[in-house]
Amino acid sequence: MSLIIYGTSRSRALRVLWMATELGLEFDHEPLDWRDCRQNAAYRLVNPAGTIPSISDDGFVLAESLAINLYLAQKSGMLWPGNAKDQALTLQWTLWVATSLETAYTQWASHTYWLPEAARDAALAASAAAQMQGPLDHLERALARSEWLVGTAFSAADLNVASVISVVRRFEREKRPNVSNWLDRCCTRPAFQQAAKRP
Ligand SMILES: N[C@@H](CCC(=O)N[C@@H](CS)C(=O)NCC(=O)O)C(=O)O
Repeated sequence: MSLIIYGTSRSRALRVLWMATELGLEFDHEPLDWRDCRQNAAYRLVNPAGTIPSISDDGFVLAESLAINLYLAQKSGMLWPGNAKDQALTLQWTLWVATSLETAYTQWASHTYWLPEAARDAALAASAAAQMQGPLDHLERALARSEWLVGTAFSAADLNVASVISVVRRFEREKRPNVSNWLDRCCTRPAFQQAAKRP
């Protein structure tokens, strides 16, 4: 198999690098930068949208970080549940994090950590933090019932949700111990650490 992963680990491509590393896949990594990937004519021939990440798997091109992760897990048969109900729950959690949390989380993390200090807007961080309360409380309750989101072990559902909100480990830690401890369990995994060290 010839798998290429496009995108620097300092972008949503980290999610895919993490998954591929968990699965023990062999791959080539093209660490394209999010600041100029859209202007890269050669890359637009691979992914016409010009965004990162994308993959080429023996010429099959796929974009959208979370969809790529579901594809890789399903194809390898690892971190992917063997029954229809748990597969549906994996899709449920993946869609949930993308639609209920990612926008507010990105705004909060940008204006708290990611942007240079001079560009951060405390009011935007505060309004995003307010929007995150409900979804994070929902996640806290789910993780009070079970150590992992689907089934009894770390799986694609955990990886997709954790990879979207990893910096939440530093957000109101005392208020949501189950979320914080679960994120610690996910993000201290060797595959996450290894993927994060890539360019
Ligand atoms: N929903 C997409 C978002 C892709 C995306 O917007 N990626 C950013 C980098 S994290 C990017 O390519 N930015 C450059 C641009 O939009 O020009 C995914 O999860 O893969």
